[in-house]
Order: sequence, then structure tokens, then C-alpha cells
Amino acid sequence: MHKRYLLATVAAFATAGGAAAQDQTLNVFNWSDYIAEGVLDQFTEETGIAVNYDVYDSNETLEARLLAGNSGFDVVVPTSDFMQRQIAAGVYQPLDKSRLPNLEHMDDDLMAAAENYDPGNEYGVIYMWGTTGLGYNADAVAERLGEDYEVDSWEILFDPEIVSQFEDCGVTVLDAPSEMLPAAMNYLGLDPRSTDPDDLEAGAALLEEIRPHIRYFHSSQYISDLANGNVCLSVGWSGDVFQARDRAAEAENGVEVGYIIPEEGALQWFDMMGIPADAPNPDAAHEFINFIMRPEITAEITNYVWYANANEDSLSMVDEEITSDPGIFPPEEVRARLWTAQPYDVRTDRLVTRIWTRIKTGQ
Ligand code: N2P
Repeated sequence: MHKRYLLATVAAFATAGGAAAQDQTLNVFNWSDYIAEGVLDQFTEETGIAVNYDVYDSNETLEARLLAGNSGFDVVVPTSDFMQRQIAAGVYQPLDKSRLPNLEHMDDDLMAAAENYDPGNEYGVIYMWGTTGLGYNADAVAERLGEDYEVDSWEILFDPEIVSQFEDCGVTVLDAPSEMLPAAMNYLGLDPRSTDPDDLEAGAALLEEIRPHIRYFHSSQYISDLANGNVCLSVGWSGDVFQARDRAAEAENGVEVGYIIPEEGALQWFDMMGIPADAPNPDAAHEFINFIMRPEITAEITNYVWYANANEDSLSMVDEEITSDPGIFPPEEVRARLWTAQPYDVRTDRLVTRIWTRIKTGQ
């Protein structure tokens, strides 16, 4: 009763000050499986701003919507290398940092790393970060390669003789050319950041060699398939594989899922919150980004999605099971083996798109 009275008073004041918050809507476009239950409701309860929330599972999908213009989105979450070229294309508006006091909770080193893509952190704030590694079904591996085989290398995917043994239980890779080609190139001893067409073609040739053993190219389906035991080996994003592990444990179906950052190294990426230049409601967008940066909110999200965040003050509230897992918060010696992506120039981008279509269709 009392609370309701209070809300009514707040609403009255808000109306007096201009557009009532109650009439406002915020349009968020984020990755699938990337937010905790309840967070959006809490935002609406606190601010009166309704949230339209839609999801995607590829940077290419997001980019197409943004470059087409008038996307209607207020907050989007591109990966940093994609954001860099979108910034250059004029897609974003600079953040008004005076409206983001919770920036003080962010980790300086990680925000400095994000500056490689966005100097001065002018347009983006790190939402979550992670790695692109391998998810696997522990029993399927033991059955095929022996109890003593330790999954610690990309060879389980890129060695045709090994991966062929997993064809029957299901091998999947991400539908993300700018992550898959560099992983193949790195396995071949080439620079994963190279844009030399010969290097990209070498990576493509390796992917084509294992192509017959791949069941599908998809960037979100593998979560439930790994959890149900419908597939047994997936190139996946760290938190998504941990979500699969968690779902299997909750279902008590006996499926044991593991995630590793292979010893040859893996991609480390940052997903950034940004506001499109033509966002209908930049005020609400700032309010939302600041709300997400509240340490308890970010901690709640990490505890739900199993992704590392860059919010230093949230970490004491993150489950120890997560902060201590080397697959989520990799220790220094593992971090030393990670690489980061840089955006492809237009020519490379075209080549990569062509190569990818060729690989996927298997022609
Ligand atoms: C969440 C996937 C986000 C990671 N499902 C991709 N950068």
C-alpha cells in the first residue's frame, strides 16, 4: 500500500517534469542467452521505462540492422572489433559520461584494452567478455579417445583423423567467420590476425578438410544440444558452454559438459554496450547502461550467464565457482596465449564472406 502511494507520487513528479517515464520505452538488442532473469523487470520497476528486448546470435546480423539505419534500437551490444568499424561508419553517438556515474566501478585495465577499438572509451562500455574455445561431452571424448585423453588442444577439432571419430555424436562450429578462420589459421601456426589472402585461404582449406564431419554451423543452438547430449563437440563461447554444463547438471541427465581454452590459444573478445546515433530514446539508453554497471546488477548477470564481466566492484558478489574457473576468468599464463581481433577492411571482409559461403555449402 505504502509503496504504491510512493510510486504514484514519483509518477506525478515525473509528469510535471516532462514526458512521464511511464510512457517511455527502451529498445534493447542484445545477444541471446546473455542476461539474467529479472534484470529487465527490475529496471522497469525502478524507472517506469518499459523494455522491448530482442536478441541475435551474430555480429553480422546486428551490423546489417545498424547499417541499414533507423534500426529503432536504443542500446546494442556489438563485439569490440565490429564496433570499431561501426564507429567509423558513424553508427554510434558518443556516450554522455556525466550520466554514467557507475563507470567508476569498471576495471581500468579491461577498459584500457577496449580502447584499442574505441579510443577514450567514447562510444562503448564493456558488457561482458569471454573467449572462443571448445565445449565437449566428457563421456563422448573418453569413449572415443580413452579415459586418459585430456582435451587441451584444438587438434580434437582440426585433426581430421580425430574429429572424424566425433562425427556420429555431433560436431558443431560457430557461424562466425571472423572467429573460425583465425582459429584454423592459428592451429596451422599462422598469425590469427593476418588478413593476407593466402593465410585466410589456408585456414579455409583446413576447415574444408574437416567440413564433412561438421553437423552444423550455428551460434546458439549448441547450448541446448550440448546440454541434452545431442552434440558432443562444439566451438563455443565460454559462458554459453558453461550454461550448457549448468543446464545438464540441472536436468540430472548424466551429461557432463566441459569447456577449455586450448593450449594453442584462443580469441578473447569484449562485447560493448553502445547507443546508435539515431536511437529514439538516448536518455533511457544512458539510464539503462548505468543501471547495468551497478555492481550488484552486473554480478547478477554474470552469475546467470557465466560470462566474465569488466566490473571490478561486482566481483565480490560473483559466485566463487565462476571467478575461480580458469575457463571464465583465465589466469595470467592462459591470458598470455589469447589473441584479440581487429576489424577486417572492406576487401578482406568480402573475401571472408565468400570463403565462408563456400565452406558452409561445402562446395
Ligand atoms: C551470448 C554470446 C555472446 C558472445 N550467447 C559473443 N560475443
